[in-house]
Amino acid sequence: MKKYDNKIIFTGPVGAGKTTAIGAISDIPPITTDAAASDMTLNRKGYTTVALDYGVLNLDGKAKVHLYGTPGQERFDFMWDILSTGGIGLILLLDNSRPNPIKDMQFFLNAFKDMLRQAPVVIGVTKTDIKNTPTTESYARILEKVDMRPPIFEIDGRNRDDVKSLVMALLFSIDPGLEG
Ligand SMILES: Nc1nc2c(ncn2[C@@H]2O[C@H](COP(=O)(O)OP(=O)(O)O)[C@@H](O)[C@H]2O)c(=O)[nH]1
Ligand SMILES: [Mg+2]
Repeated sequence: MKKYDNKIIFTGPVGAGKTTAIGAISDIPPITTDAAASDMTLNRKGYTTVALDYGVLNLDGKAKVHLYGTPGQERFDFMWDILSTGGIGLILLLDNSRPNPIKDMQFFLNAFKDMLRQAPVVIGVTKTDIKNTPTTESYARILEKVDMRPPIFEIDGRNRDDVKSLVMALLFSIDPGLEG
């Protein structure tokens, strides 16, 4: 297997499971700057506190995948470009229990369109245990209209195997030789 020491990005709306998913698969204690919304005030030095996540997945002795979770709030979208620089792939988590997850999907795919010109995306739909629609087929049908056919999985963000399958699907779409 090739040496991978690379970076993938988890994005999606607040509550989609980014922090949980990175924590579920990270081989190091994940670093998270999650703060209660009420703590996210501008401090005196003029910096804002943003919520982002970092973890590492060791695939074998040499291969390391750095996992970065973006802040979900739109007002931190300036962070998205910074974080996605050098990213080899994107994992978009969608919370099926939100009012309009289809719109969330379109919003995030548009926000990351520059990155997606050269990197693949895999979609993980979370919280299908809370709300089972839209189905993965409905998401796929909408994306086909814009000629996108990313792998779409129903996952539980708390389940290590689910999250790992998502990451492996992403790595496989980057390099189909990976499974060999
Ligand atoms: N019921 C259910 N809860 C989930 C699922 N995935 C994540 N969660 C929970 O959703 C909450 C928000 O997750 P979090 O990782 O903080 O979301 P983030 O804002 O994207 O980082 C946490 O309490 C998770 O345990 C899922 O598939 N089903
Ligand atoms: Mg989070």
